[in-house]
Amino acid sequence: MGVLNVTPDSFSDGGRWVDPEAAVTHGLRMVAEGADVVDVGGESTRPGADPVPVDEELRRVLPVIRALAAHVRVSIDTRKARVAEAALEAGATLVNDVSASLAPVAAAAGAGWVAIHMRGDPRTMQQAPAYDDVVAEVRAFLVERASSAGTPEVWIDPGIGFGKTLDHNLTLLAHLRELVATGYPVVVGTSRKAFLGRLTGDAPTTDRVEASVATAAWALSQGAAMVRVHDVAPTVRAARMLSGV
Ligand code: HH2
Repeated sequence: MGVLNVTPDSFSDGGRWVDPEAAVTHGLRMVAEGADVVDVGGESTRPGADPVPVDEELRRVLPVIRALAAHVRVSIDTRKARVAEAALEAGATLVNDVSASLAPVAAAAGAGWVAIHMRGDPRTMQQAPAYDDVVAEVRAFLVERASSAGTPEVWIDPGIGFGKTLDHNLTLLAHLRELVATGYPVVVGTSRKAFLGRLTGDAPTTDRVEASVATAAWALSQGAAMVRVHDVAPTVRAARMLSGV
């Protein structure tokens, strides 16, 4: 899954793809590089991000979805029912849902749904997140949401960085097989995230490709069904290598 943020403020690619033509060109480039899904988002969910009004989010994502849907499977990365509905009408077929609450919208349209675990909301989620057992709590939450989704295509995602400390992220990655064992296909998004910078000498987002690819390869080796990445070409090369060993 290639990331296409049509936002001014996403943490690593904010402002790069706000022009719809540039966004579509980048989406098609990711397809040429091997992306099976392009994930279009019009609202940043980085820690501390402010919510975006519905009309503005629609203005950002719809032209890009319409143009890309003829070429590739498009997912809509949103927390809003109205945006998800309009995106599905415009040609998206998967709802990538940080709120883990939009299953009815996906079900009504016969679309797929990705349930993501998040603690709190983006504005507050990194303020001292705490769990007794992060793996068990994330797993129980996702299974509960997934089993009541009412749509046949359901994916689960531990929400790396969404209300999680560095240790929580690493514990979830180390125990990914416990999510895979639920039987739901697992999506993992580590790409360019802050914890990778912290583990690699405070590397800026531009210098997190290797850490992103390493964690994507780890996730795939543990049975993840899809990884959500900004750097499609090196990730696809790593995934092909993995499938050969
Ligand atoms: N992470 C982000 C956004 N959407 N979707 C899934 N399924 N899994 C994730 O881990 C995930 C996600 C956050 O990253 P990004 O889109 O790069 O940044 P921003 O939220 O600042 O736009």
